[in-house]
Parts: sequence; C-alpha cells; structure tokens
Amino acid sequence: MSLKVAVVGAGRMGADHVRRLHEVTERASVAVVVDIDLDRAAAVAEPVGAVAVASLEAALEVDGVNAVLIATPGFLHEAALYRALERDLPILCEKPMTPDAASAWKVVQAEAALGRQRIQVGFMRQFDAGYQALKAEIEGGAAGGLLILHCVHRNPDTLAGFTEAMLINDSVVHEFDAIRFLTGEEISSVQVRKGKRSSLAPEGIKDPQQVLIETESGILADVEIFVNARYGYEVATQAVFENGVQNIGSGEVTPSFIERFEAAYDAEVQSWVDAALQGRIGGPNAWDGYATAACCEAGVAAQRTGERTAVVLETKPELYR
Ligand code: ISE
Repeated sequence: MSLKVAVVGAGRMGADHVRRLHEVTERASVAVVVDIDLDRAAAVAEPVGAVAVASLEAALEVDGVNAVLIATPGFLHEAALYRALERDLPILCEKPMTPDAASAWKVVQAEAALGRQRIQVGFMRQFDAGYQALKAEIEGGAAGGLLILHCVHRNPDTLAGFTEAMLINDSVVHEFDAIRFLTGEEISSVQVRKGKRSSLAPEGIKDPQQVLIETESGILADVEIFVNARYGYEVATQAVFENGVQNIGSGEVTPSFIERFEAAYDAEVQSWVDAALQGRIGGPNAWDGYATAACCEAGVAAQRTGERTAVVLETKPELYR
C-alpha cells in the first residue's frame, strides 16, 4: 500500500513538498495539488503527473486520495484540518497548526473526540540530525543536567507585509518547538527585549529582538531572533550543562531554511508516510501545535508589554499523554 497525497497550497513550501514526495519519499505519491490559484497549482502538479484543483473538497473527490499535506498560509489551516479530520485521513500540517491558541485548542479537542491522533505538525527540526544528537546528549546525562540554551535564529530577509508579530509566529515558533523537544518540558514564561534596530530592517520593524524563555523546571533559554541578517540563514543552539557545553548549527550558513533543513524535511515527510501507513502519526502532534501556539500568543503579548508573560495551557487530554 502507498499514500496518495493531496497537497494543499502550491507556494514555496507546498511546491517543495510536492517535489520531495515525488523524488525522495518512498511509499507515497502526489495525487492532487490544491491552490486557489489554479495556474499555480497546475504548474506544480503537472511535472509530477498530479491533478490540479482549486479546493480541498474537489481534491478529496480525486480517486484514491488517502492523505492530506497542508502547506497553505497558517490562517487557512483550520478549515482544511477539519475537512481532513472529518474524513479520518492522516494529515501533515505545516506550522503553525493554527494561528492562535484558542483555535489550536479546538483542533486538539476535535481530534481527541475522534479518539485517534491523525495530525502531525510540521516542526521539522525534530528530524534534524543536530537537534536529535543534542536531545540524546541531554537525555544521556553524561555532562550533567541541562541548565541553559542559547539559541540563534537568523534569516537573510523578510517578505513584503512582514509584521513584528511574525518574528514570533513565523520564526521563534521553531525555537519554542525545539526547546520543548530538547527539554521534554512545557514552556512556562516568555519575555521579549527590543534593542538597537538594524537600519536594514523594513520601516517600522524592530529587528533584532531577544526572547527570554523559561521552562517548567526553570531551564533558561535566550533566543536572538534577527530576520534581516543579510549574510544568510543561520540557526544554532548552544546547550550549557552542569559539566560541559554542546553546540549545534553554528557557522552553518545557507541561503534559506529550505537548504539548511532539507534532510530534516525529507526525514519528517518519510516518517509521516510510514506512520500513516500503519494508522499512526510519526512526529509532533496536535498538542505540540497547541502548546507552541500558546507560547506564540504569550510571546506576541510580551513583545507589546515588555513584561515576563506566563504561558497558560489547558489540561492535556489523555490522547496525548
Ligand atoms: C519560515 O517559515 C521557517 O519555517 C523557517 O524555519 C524560519 O527560520 C523562518 O523564519 C520562517 O519564516
């Protein structure tokens, strides 16, 4: 058996996943590409022999479709998630699962009512060899307990229409995910400091910023988020232990996240496919999507007030324990 995927969204991420599913992923193929811009859908679908349609409803009618990969902008995810959940299909949903904590919590409740985990959220860093090695080091305990994470997240530039909240919702969301993944803990508070503004940042945007994070047990993390670091894309973490340090990613400069995390995306999609064929998910779940949305909401509030802002979560449903 193999997965016949409807890829929703033919933008940068959607097109990259279509190429990946066609060229790299085993036991899967792209059956249909969905985009409201039908020409754009066709341009992505034709080279891989897939059908192009303008709505998910139409895609779900295409013969044999048995899985959905959602790669539209985040504000469109919610409707697509419900549609795919209604059909009880395996879903890989690009981050953010939904743009805010309340809508993410509703998705969690809908999946919990279904009684099966169907949604895997596209936090690809969990499939990156460096992050996996660091997690193994933390769990192994050879250097003692983990105390601090210093995180650097630099992008070369931003698209038109970029807002300061996007620093948190688009970029720091990956650090929230990585910190939760590495520590195995929930994040309890977020604070944001704005300093000297780069003259290369778009008008009205304070870039870079510093995000200060604390986990449940008191592990501290600081994130430098700098999205107009013209020299390239660089994502790095230094973990400070009781008796040692470990660095990942430092000096690995690429044009964008696509190249930096290419192997991680490949592994993420393969894991999703293989798990889906066995009726499971193969990575971060809807609870992770919800918890990171709550962190983002606290982060955006903290950007406005400058205050240390608590992250308050609902009770985790049994399905995710
Ligand atoms: C982008 O959407 C990503 O997912 C990248 O990993 C992140 O570094 C970038 O800032 C986001 O815009």
